[in-house]
Amino acid sequence: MRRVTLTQFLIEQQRAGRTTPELRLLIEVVARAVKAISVNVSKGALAGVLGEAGTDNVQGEAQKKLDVIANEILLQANEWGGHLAAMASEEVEEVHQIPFDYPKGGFLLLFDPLDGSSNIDVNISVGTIFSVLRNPEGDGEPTEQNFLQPGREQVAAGYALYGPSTQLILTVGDGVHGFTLDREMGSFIYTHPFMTVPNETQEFAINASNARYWEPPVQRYIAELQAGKSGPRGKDFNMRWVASMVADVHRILTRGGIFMYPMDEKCRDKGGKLRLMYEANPMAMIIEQAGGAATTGRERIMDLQPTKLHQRVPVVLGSAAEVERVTKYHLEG
Ligand code: P6P
Repeated sequence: MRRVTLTQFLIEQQRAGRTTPELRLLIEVVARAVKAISVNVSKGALAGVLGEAGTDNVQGEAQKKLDVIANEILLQANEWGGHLAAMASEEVEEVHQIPFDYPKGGFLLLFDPLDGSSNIDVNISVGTIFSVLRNPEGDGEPTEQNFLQPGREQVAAGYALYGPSTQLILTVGDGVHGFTLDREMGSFIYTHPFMTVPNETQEFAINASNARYWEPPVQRYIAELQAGKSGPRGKDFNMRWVASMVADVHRILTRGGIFMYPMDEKCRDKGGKLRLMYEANPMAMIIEQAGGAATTGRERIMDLQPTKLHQRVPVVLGSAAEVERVTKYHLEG
């Protein structure tokens, strides 16, 4: 079969009117940054990049050295190309402005540079998540307000998974497409066209140690899954929890499932566990583009009007039939 590279794919998308040269450049720059992150992640202990950085991020979480390295790689790769108006990162409190001596473009790039980094030191898959918005018209430096757009305004979203192979999963609004890094060539090869989430599943992902904090609809839903064949669902379910959202979502994108980090009494005061702008929204776009569903348990994630750049939300996403059931249980009260 002819090997199609990410570049060829993007040029064909451009010819079909689904991307512009500027968006194509943005995605190619992010892909190059992801390759550099993959090199660092795969070196592990050999490159002295494991362990704590000795600093905390805006979330008050201890940063891993690779969190800081991945963040720097993405900021430096993207600031000179002329395709961005500004950037926002999980690792940085404020909007990252494009240095004055570089041209600006029409897009806003948001990212979690290394999601799941608590898994780094135990050699479990981690990932990078990114989201692309248009910068609203207007002069001057983009402010936080420019970024606070509902997820349905995203023009592209994707993630990289640093697993046994490094994969880049991408949507520009015309389905979900997967690429696998050929390390010898240094190219992303188009290996997974039009990925879709099966509507039904027998696999769920949730951190079950939080069970005592869950709201009643989640308690009810999980109890029914655990009751298995003899319970109300009439079939057995399996559970997976990698504690790396990218890895859990990728499994669901590949073979179905439901991923839940719901509202609970432990994270209620923060609004949830996962971040809306650079975790929930891009993953929601990908899952919906693949035929799945993504809600907070009560409303569609991509309809939420953001109020803060680093705000957190509850997340229920994956196989549509299951997400609809969980959402129904919440709305029934
Ligand atoms: P817990 C990783 O820190 C993360 O943000 C997601 O990637 C992951 O799904 C979740 O938090 C894991 O949370 O509470 O199980 O450690």
